[in-house]
Amino acid sequence: MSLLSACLVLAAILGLTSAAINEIRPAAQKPGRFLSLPQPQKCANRPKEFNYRGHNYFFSGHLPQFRNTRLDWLDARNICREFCMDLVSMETQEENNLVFRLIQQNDVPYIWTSGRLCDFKGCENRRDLEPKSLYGWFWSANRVKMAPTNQVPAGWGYNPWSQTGHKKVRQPDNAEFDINGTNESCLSVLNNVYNDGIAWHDVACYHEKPFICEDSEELLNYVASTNRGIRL
Ligand SMILES: [Ca+2]
Ligand SMILES: [Ca+2]
Repeated sequence: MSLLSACLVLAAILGLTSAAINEIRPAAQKPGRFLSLPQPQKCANRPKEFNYRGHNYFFSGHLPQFRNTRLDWLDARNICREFCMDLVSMETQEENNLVFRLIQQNDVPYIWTSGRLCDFKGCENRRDLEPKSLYGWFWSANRVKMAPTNQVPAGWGYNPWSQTGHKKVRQPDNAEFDINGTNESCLSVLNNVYNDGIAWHDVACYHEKPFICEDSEELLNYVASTNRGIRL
């Protein structure tokens, strides 16, 4: 079975939408890259740095094998996915605070999250996502939509998007597009890069950064259901 058909079979099993499948392509600056499949042994032995509400997490910089590893967004996602995890998704303020604290306490300059702009094939005719800069962001890990970027999310006490950036305007600003035509379609947490504290920024997906992985219930359930007796 080719890698592509393996991916499509897995996508069918997991019930992924065509938009989610197509999401694989635009993030790939290098051609021919796809989402990785979970590896049962890696899932069983995945790093568990801390646990929050039943999900395990790890920061790449805290593991010997990834200590000096910087990856683009898709490669980082794929490292996580082989462990039945995905890049971190901060659906609540409490979870976001955990991530911000980890960055602050360890003086991490920036990390990748699973945040993604729906600007790829399958997103074109979605009126509900317009304008994209306000309504087009979601968590790739579970395809949950984010709050409008210019609003304090429901249940939060602050807007996690930075108030400034390269163009001295609030994020997301798609600033790199004006520089070299590359869209800033991926969500990174930057640590005071623009004298703005720890905050969310839209960043071009090819940049290489350390990353935080979080358990993926979808991938864990898939591996559990196809590997009888496996302890995850
Ligand atoms: Ca999460
Ligand atoms: Ca930006």
